[in-house]
Amino acid sequence: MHDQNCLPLTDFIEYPPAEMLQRSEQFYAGIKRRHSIRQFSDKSVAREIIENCIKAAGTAPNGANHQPWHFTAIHSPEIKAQVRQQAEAHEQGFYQGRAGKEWLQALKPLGTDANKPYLEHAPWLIAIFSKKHSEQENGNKQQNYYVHESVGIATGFLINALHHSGLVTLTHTPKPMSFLSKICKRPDNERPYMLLIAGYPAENANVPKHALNKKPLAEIASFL
Ligand code: IYR
Repeated sequence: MHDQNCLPLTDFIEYPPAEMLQRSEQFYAGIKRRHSIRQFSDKSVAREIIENCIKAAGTAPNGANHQPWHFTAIHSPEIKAQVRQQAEAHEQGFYQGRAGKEWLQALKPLGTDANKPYLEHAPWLIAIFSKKHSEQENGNKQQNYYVHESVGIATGFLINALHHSGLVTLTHTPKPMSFLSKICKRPDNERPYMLLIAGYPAENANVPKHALNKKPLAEIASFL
């Protein structure tokens, strides 16, 4: 395409098919080692690593390239304590019945409860916000598109980047999550999407057997 709005693609790397096959196998082997972890060490992680992972998330494909996301990386022990206090208060209601029987039954094999000590132990909490619309510099609203899809893909990139860097994560969605907007002082056009906990695993970290049970390819894919 000859278009004055475009630049030639110069950073594509073509691998020979055999190498491509090997790379796909290696990627699968690597991503298979990603587990949601609920026991974190308090070992520190340099801010620059988190910055790089957020930069990677910011390259995600998204609607009209409006990049409808914001990431608040929380390192301050005082703010982490506030997040823990609020999240645990909301989660208590959830686990004491608000979730409903069926949902609580589904969570049993994971062994989760309202206690979230990792919200203080882990070195980083990354609060992810989605922007239904953006505020332009002149004060005008800019409509955003495919916001959920875009922020979901960026979150996937972020989890992958953190895993690739050598960290473990937990996706946490306390319900309701609106307290995150207040604590992080986010504007009204943003909604909390997810809280990602990132750091090193504790020495006694474990993985629920239930979570290791991944559906085989034949069950999740069809080829026509
Ligand atoms: N947000 C709650 C409950 C929870 C819900 C699902 I779906 C999970 O896969 C795991 C937990 C919590 O974080 O405990």
